[in-house]
Amino acid sequence: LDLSTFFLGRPLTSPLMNASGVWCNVNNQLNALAESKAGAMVTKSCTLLRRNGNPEPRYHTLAMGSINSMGLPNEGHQYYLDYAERHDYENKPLFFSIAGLTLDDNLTMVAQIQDAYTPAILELNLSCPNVPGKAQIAYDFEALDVILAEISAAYSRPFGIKLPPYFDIAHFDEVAEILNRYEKVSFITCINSIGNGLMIDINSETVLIKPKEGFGGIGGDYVLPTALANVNAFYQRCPKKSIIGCGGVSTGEHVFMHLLAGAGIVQVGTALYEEGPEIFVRLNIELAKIMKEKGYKTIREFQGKLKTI
Ligand code: RRO
Repeated sequence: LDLSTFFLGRPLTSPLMNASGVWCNVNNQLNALAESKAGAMVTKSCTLLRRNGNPEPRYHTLAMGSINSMGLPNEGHQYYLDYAERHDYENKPLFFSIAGLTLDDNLTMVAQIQDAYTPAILELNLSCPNVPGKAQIAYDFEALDVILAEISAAYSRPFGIKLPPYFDIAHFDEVAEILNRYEKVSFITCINSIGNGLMIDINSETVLIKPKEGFGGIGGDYVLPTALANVNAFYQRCPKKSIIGCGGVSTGEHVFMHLLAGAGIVQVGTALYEEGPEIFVRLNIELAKIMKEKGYKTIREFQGKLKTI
């Protein structure tokens, strides 16, 4: 059974990859993803300079997912550029995630990616919920418009953006209208974690993570319906763009749902954190099994073909 697919004209052996932030901070993790059965991979969102991130504990496993307030710990832009320059692009595509703390930082990083001539594909993270004092860019529609205009002007290649979840049809409409004015925005990754949730330990009567008085981004099973809604909303509204699905994926059924809703690639965050890169073997097998049961031989036959009633 054939799990191969194309994304932005590039062949992938599987529609699965990691979500940025998970298993992609340092070289040994990046190497493990390169050697895994993931069809593509993405680097940890980086800033111009190395960051330690927020104080620990900053990730906690929950009954149905995870809460995190990592605070953008990363090795700095140059470290990931160095990886990008030795990545084997014949093996699988590499996405390069950036999350500059300012517009200027993003423009500097984008200029350096451009100069490096790597075939890595830029994913601009506009939805980090965890840097104290920094609002999520993509919840400020004016700021979203400005940054897309500036990056589009500075960068000569197609790129993608990582969005936070939206919860209102009016917001889907408004964001899609902005995105559709930027031709270079060729893919949209939906969704980042649901920002600023809170979970409580009853025994100790405390929060679970140290930063931000316990508030953090929620991932895992909690977010699947929100992720599917965002994937499908932007799939419908942005017909010239590709969608990458992210959120709540821990089984082949979840992968199948994301693909049906319109995702071309499906990212795995919390479940990859919990299981490690071997998860891609299991998810590929589970997806293939569902396709076989349904009589599908290729992903193309059902991708984006969600039915309404
Ligand atoms: O590092 C983080 O705290 C983090 C980031 Br940049 C992000 O985009 N999403 C998330 O859940 N955590």
